[in-house]
Amino acid sequence: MPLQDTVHISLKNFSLDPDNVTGKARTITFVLQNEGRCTHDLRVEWQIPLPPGTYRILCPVSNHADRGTNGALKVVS
Ligand SMILES: [Cu+2]
Repeated sequence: MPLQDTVHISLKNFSLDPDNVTGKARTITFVLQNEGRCTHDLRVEWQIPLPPGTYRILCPVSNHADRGTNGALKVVS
């Protein structure tokens, strides 16, 4: 997957598309599109700036993450 500075993610009931993204270890812009029937959001479980590593991304609304609206962000140096 190409290294991205702008990451486009569709939030669906109950999945992220794509659910695995890779970005360079600098500013990453997330562009979110809610394609679900209910309210969604996205949270990266880390304070920015992101050192290289893999981070969980998820919808923090209710139990959506447990129902499948989650994925991974891989940051490479
Ligand atoms: Cu959600």
